[in-house]
Order: sequence, then C-alpha cells, then structure tokens
Amino acid sequence: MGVRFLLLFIVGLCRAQYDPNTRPGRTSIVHLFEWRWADIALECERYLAPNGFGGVQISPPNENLVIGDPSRPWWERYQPVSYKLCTRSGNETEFRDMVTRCNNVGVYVYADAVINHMCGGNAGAGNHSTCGSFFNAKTKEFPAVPYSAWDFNDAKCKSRSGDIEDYRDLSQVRNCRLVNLLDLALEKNYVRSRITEYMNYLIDIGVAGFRIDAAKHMWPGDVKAVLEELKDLNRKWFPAGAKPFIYQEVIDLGGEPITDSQYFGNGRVTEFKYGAKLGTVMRKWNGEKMAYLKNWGEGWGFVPSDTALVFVDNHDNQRGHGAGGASILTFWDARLYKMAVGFMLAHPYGFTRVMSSYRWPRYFQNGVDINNWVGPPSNSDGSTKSVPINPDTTCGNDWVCEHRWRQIRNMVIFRNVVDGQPFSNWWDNGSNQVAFGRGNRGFIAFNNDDWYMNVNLQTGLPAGTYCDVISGQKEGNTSTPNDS
Ligand code: AAO
Repeated sequence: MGVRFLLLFIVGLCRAQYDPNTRPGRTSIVHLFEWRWADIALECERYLAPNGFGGVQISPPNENLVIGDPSRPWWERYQPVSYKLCTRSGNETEFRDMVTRCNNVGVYVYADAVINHMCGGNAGAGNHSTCGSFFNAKTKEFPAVPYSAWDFNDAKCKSRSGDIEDYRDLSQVRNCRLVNLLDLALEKNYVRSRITEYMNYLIDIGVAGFRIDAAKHMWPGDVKAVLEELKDLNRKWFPAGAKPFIYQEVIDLGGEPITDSQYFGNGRVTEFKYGAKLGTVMRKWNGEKMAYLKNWGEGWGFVPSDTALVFVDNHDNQRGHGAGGASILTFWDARLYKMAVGFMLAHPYGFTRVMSSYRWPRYFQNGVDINNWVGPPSNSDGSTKSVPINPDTTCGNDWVCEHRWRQIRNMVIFRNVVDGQPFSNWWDNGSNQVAFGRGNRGFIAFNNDDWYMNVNLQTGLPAGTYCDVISGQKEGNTSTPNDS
C-alpha cells in the first residue's frame, strides 16, 4: 500500500505540467490572438465562462520592439525587448485585471512565453519599444532585463550567416539565430534566472501555464532547467501544489533530427501533424478521405494523446508562416473549417485549442499572401481596436471570433459533456461520410461527400429525441430549425 501510494505520488508529480489546470468539465482553450487585455477580461465574463471554455491563450505579454509604426506587423510581438508587462494589448494594470477577472469566473490564462531570443539583430537607433525601454540590438544590450552581449549564443553558432540555415543540423537549430533573432544562451544560470523570474512573476499574478515559443530552438535540458525553477500556481485560484501547464512549440512534421519526443519530459508539445493531416483529409487531397479517420490519433503517427496540444490552425500557419503548408484550414474556408474543428472537438485525442482570428486584406502574388504580416485591426495611431459585439453575437471591427460561431461554440460544450467517454460506434461509407459517438453521451455525423447521407446508425445514446447542435441550437426543450 505504502509503495503504491509513493508510486502514484511520483507519477502525479511528473505529470503535473501536462495538466491544463482547467476547471473540471472544461476541456478546451481558445487563442484570442492579438486581443487587448480589456477585451479578454470582458470575453471571459460574458462568453467564455458561460459557454464552458477552460482558458485563453494570450499573445506575448512582455515588452517588444515596435516595427513599422503605424502599420505594425503582428509578428513584432515575437521580438522581446524586456520582460516588462506592456504591449499593445495593454499595460500591467490591465493585465492583472484581466487575469483576476478571468480566473474569478474559472477561465484560466496561458501566456505565450518568448524566451528563446530577444529582438532581431538589426534593430537599433530609430527603433523604439512598447514600454519605452532603451535597447541596442547591434551591441546586444537590453538594460531593462538586463542582458548584454555575453548572454547570447552567437559564439556557439557554426553557420556561415549566424542564422539557422539548415534544419537538418540540430546544433544550428538550437545555437544559431532563428530568422536573425538574437538567440539567448540558456545554458547560463544568469539567463535562466532572468527567464524564471519573468515567468514566476506571471505565475504570481495568476496565470495557469505557458506556451513555450520556439521550444525547438532551445536544448530540451535548458528548457527543463528553467521549468524546474517555476513556482506552484497562485493559491488564490488553484489547489496546493498545482504546477503551470506547459505546451512547447515544437514543429515536427518529420524529416528533421529534432523530434517532439525529445521534449516530452518537459510537458506537452504542439502536434503540428494534426492540422496538416486533417486539412489534407477534409480537402480530399492525396487520395485522403474521412473514412480513414477511423484510427485518428496515435494511429496516424501522432504523439501520445496525453502529450499533445492540438489545433486545426494556429496564428502562424493560418497565414503561411511556420509549418503545415497549403492544406491548413482556416476561417477563410468556413465550411470545411467548421467540419475540421467539429471533428477535433468531438474526437478524444489530445488537449484542444480553438483559434480566434482577425481578418486582414489577403493579397496573393505567385501563391504567397504578401499581406501576411498585417497586424490586428488598428486605429490610425497603431493602437489595437477593441472587439465590439454585434446584436447577433458576432464580433465587429474585423475580429472573426471563430469561437463564437455556433458550430464551434456548441462543439466546445459537446467536448465538455462527453469528457472521459470512449470513442465508440464508428461508422463510415468508405468515402467521406462518417459518424461516431462518445459512449452514451454524444454522437456526431459528418458528410463531406457531394451526395446526401441517408443511413440508420447505432448511436449508443439512450432512446430519446436529441438536438442537432451543429445545424441548430437547443433552446429549452426545443431545437431551433435547421439553418445550415
Ligand atoms: C520577422 C521577419 C524576419 C526577420 C525577423 C527578425 O519575418 O524576416 O528576420 O523578424 O527581424 C514570427 C514570424 C516571423 C518573424 C518573427 C519575429 O513568423 O516571420 O520574423 O515572429 O518577429 C520556425 C520555428 C517556429 C516559428 C516559425 C515561424 O521553428 O518556432 O518558424 N514559430 C514561432 C512563433 C512565430 C514567431 C517565432 C516563433 C519567433 O509561432 O510567430 O515568428 O518568436 C520548417 C521548420 C520549422 C520552422 C519553419 C519555418 O518547417 O521545421 O521549425 O518554423 O520551417 O521556417 C514543410 C516542412 C516543415 C517546414 C516547412 C517550412 O512544411 O515539413 O518542417 O515546410 O519550410
């Protein structure tokens, strides 16, 4: 008995960083990409909590380089200047207010931690930063942290340009600059302690976990050393001993020496194969069809379910950055996108993240969207626009709010309802009509063929009348008419 208890205890400790810390029965988070803290606080209270969302991934909260003012690209936020909490999403007071208000309604906050690097190496005089901190990238001085030249990796990098030139060279990927971003020397105790100080500051404010940006570009042992110094979560909202949820951005589509599994020891990893493959299936490319989804998950070569953070698209690959390629489905392909997100939320594999985006003026030249840099909806002074809510519950000001689309919101609730139930009663027509249940709690059917679906299926549900929450909406004891 004693031994078993000890074993459980050790296993429990080791698994802690895989646990999203969401409230029981809340099984998904949403990435409110580039939203202002004030809007996120409101959204937690008015929409996310009432609809069973477990948490929000926020854009990086720390000070960054201002680029192209007033036409500022979204990606400036991946160029840190210090760990002060002011960005165009808001200042520290607004950040604290958001975390407190979201936590108070049981919607937890996951911060995007950009700890692999500072800003691009060419930034200098003439550039400013979001809190006004002085810095000089050319001399590698960031006095607001402070970091100076010897806190960076350049001496260890063996590529000709100092940048990552070849993803097949593992040490280049981890020691050289990712697109010229100044690469921090994470093997140094000094650098590690500045990073843990920043992350612990966020934990004290009340965040529940972190997306680790560019984890692939850091040695797994260095990431581990940083994570080991993190505090337990704030006792005001979380149980004693709760550890921050960790999901590491590791792009592993195969063919490179850096693999997801090298990072399992630190927490979950982003499973990029998921969105790339699901997009291919829904688009029916490469001879793929939905019938093949019967063994979706590990059967498709994905990482073990309890180490996976999954998503249909993310802020990079919805606009051609990062990895995944043309198969990635986004809000621009609304019908297929809803099906893919619906499939993700119905299926038990992985911990699910829903994307919430803004529209930008896409402009393709030779197949490349040359406007894929365009930042969030903004005012003429470059400040980010608020998210107004229309009478029909959609969002204004070019915020897409996919998480408010009925089909997606209802499937977030579906996932909560079927949580813990087995994948069951699979049916397919050998083509693109499929259906499956989750124990005796829920059942879903998809038709991605070009002809009607007319079958009698075993659902596993108790006899009764059910509402189709994809095509309609349950209102009291009735279901609104099919409007799909
Ligand atoms: C900007 C400018 C740069 C400039 C730089 C510094 O665009 O021209 O040099 O500033 O001044 C974001 C933007 C960047 C931006 C950066 C900083 O995306 O454009 O640079 O902010 O402002 C790699 C990383 C991955 C990274 C991804 C974008 O591994 O970590 O690139 N994602 C995160 C964030 C992202 C952010 C950063 C990191 C930096 O989510 O928003 O960048 O903080 C291969 C590799 C992947 C690699 C991709 C892209 O993928 O495997 O690891 O991702 O290449 O380079 C097939 C393959 C697949 C391959 C893919 C593309 O699909 O199967 O493996 O092709 O070749």
